[in-house]
Amino acid sequence: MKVLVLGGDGFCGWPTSLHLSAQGHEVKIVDNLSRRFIDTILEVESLTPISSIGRRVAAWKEISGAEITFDNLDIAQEYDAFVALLKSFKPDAVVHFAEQRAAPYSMKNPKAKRYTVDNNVNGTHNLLCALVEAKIDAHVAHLGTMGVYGYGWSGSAPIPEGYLPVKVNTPEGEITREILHPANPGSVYHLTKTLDQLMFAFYAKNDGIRVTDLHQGIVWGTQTPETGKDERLINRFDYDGDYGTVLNRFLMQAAYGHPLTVHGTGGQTRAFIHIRDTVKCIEIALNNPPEKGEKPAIFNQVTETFRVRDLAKLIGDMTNTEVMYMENPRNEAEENELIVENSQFLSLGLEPTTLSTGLLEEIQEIASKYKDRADRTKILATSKWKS
Ligand code: NAD
Ligand code: USQ
Repeated sequence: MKVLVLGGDGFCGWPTSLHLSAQGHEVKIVDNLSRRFIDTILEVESLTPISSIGRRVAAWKEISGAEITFDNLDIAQEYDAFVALLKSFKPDAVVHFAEQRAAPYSMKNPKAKRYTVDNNVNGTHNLLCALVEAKIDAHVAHLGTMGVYGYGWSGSAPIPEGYLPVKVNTPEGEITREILHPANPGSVYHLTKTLDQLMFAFYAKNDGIRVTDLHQGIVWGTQTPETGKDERLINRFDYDGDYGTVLNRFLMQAAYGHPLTVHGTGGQTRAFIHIRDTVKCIEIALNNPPEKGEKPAIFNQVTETFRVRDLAKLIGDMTNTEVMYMENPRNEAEENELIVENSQFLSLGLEPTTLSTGLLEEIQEIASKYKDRADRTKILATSKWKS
């Protein structure tokens, strides 16, 4: 397949690009390097020493013999160039990672809120509109989020894979309708993902675009078999208060000797997936596209769920690190239950990397190895949901 990877320089996009290239697909990365620029503005760097994109693709060619091409393009701003690129590359599939993905960053200030909406909503819409204009029948695999469902539902009803059957009373009697699960975003970033869903539903219905929306949980881990082949291919590891996600932050904090930063009671339950499984799930999704005219296929891309304070206790006990309960900067439920259906990926052959098998490797090979690159002043989360 010819695969266009939008956002292919990022944390999920880079290992996915390498994995697809290693499977023999022709891969082109499109990225405007905005993630690297935001790090510059925030005065923080990936814990791991990531190479420039030019050095990355050159190293991959040297090591694997396979060529990955790269175009620096802003999909939210450079629409005409995007259409021209689609016409010339003619992808069979487009993997869409190219969004501002941090909830704390999206709540930082009005500028960051507006940037997140402009970038994410325009980028997704430009992709769909450009595919129609360029007459390219590519399957779109989009990285969505578990956060579109929200975490505030009472009771313990399982979260279905995208669609919910609801019973409706009509004069003729009760009927069942299938609807998109109600959206309940917890940040401006998550809000943009709920808007993405509606755009996919519309373009699938109106233009027959084939879309798979992957509702992914929090990704942890760093390396995949491909990124581990050479230090020039190493993946990014965000640990700072804006971009670092909870499990990788705890691993880094333990290695660095910083108390583990649990927000509030730590009663939040979230879904997780290892980066090695992210890349496999995307390959599985690309091999199983929906038919033209079908509604978007939705998969819950998660393998395990954990409560934040249980994760902190596990890592704290393993590494002899203190756990610090701090005032929650976010506006979120203190406690929530989470049961997630994920049978589609498992039935298509996914064999997950679990916390019990991957954790020690991550602490020893990444967090401990690179801990001296961390800036202690960037660890605490400072972005507040309400001022
Ligand atoms: P990331 O920020 O590391 O990567 C995103 C990439 O997209 C960056 O390289 C950035 O430069 C690029 N980009 C952003 N806007 C762009 C634009 N307008 N034009 C071109 N390139 C642009 O994020 P990630 O962690 O790799 O996440 C990728 C996707 O997966 C996101 O959409 C995110 O919402 C989703 N996701 C991530 C996680 C996670 O835990 N990391 C979990 C669930 C879902
Ligand atoms: N948390 C802490 N301490 C920390 C950091 C976070 O207790 O130091 C808590 C948060 O308050 C929250 C939970 O951990 O309750 C998860 O936070 P997170 O930053 O790990 O995850 P989140 O903001 O939800 O965002 C991440 C990715 C996003 C993706 C999402 C998947 O950045 O791109 O969409 O995970 S999900 O959470 O399933 O919606």
